[in-house]
Amino acid sequence: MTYDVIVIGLGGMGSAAAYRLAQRGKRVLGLERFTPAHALGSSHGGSRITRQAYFEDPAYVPLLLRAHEMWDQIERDSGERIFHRVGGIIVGDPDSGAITGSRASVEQFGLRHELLDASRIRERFPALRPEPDEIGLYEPGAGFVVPETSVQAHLALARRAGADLRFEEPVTHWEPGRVTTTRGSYEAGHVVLCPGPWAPELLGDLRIPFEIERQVQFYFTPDETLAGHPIYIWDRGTGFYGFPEHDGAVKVAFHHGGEICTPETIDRTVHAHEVEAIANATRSPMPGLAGTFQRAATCMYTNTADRHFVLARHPEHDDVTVACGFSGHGFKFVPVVGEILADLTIDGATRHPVALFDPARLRGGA
Ligand code: PYC
Repeated sequence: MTYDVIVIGLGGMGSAAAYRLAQRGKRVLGLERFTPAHALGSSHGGSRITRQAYFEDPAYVPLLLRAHEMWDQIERDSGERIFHRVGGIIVGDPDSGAITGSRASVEQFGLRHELLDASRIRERFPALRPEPDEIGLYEPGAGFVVPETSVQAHLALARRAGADLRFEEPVTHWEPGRVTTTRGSYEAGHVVLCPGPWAPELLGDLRIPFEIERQVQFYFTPDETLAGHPIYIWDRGTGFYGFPEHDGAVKVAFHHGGEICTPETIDRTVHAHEVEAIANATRSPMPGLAGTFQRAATCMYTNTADRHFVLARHPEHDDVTVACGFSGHGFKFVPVVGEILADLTIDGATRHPVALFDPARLRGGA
């Protein structure tokens, strides 16, 4: 059978692309190297932050407005709970990048928020103990999404819309119009690549120096002081972030600062010194975490040099579209990235602002 579109990679982004393409009437083949919603890439771990006070760049805000609308829609369509609107707070010095960047976004787009000084933060959220000179930007509409449920929901909706989804079938070669796997060879008018940390292996011809970074997610058993706080991002040295209780644990992690690796070389063992490092970093700002370590798991970021995404038609192949380099902050965009990938594939353009994600800015020589 010849397909209209082959989607390579069915993690967060690929599952959403497969759904949106099939929903728009395309004959879709989705290929995934592992099992549905596996824990060997970048779409697992039980929770991912979502927020609209976007310190990375206000250009992301229109996409986030649409993404939050679409998370609600996906929940209605799938009957699954994915988005937990528990609120979110960015904490740091008033002139830290996270605070000034978040303020720029909320002011430019008139987003609901509150600025809290350290004593107000302690009063509202007793689990959080900022230093006297730190402030917080609280966003009531922020929260977290559950990546595994998102992937499963998008896959189920894609299948319901007619997509042919195949698992445990790694791609060994692709070219425009043809994809070869360990089991066969398939033809399609268009190829969409959502490779996650396999971007260096599958998208060498983009000539973008992606950096795959090992990350560790730590889970602690909550004590009573850890009840009822929002998701948080703390801009202090190597920043860290965390979640309120979900599935019997509170999760916390450093944002960046991990070892460079590949999906093949990543050390999936979490070492005692790493648990000690997160315990040390959180001891003063989150004293309720100390001594309650439960478990940990590894994950991978696919970083670009400027930490902005790559989302575009392939610069050298008309009938190929790529989504990669999400640099550790992409999951919250999953539904809108699915919509954009369907637009770019079918229409060659999208109404969404994607100029920031043009691969041309990152490409090196041949
Ligand atoms: O996506 O907001 C985010 C985030 C913060 C830290 C890691 N990811």
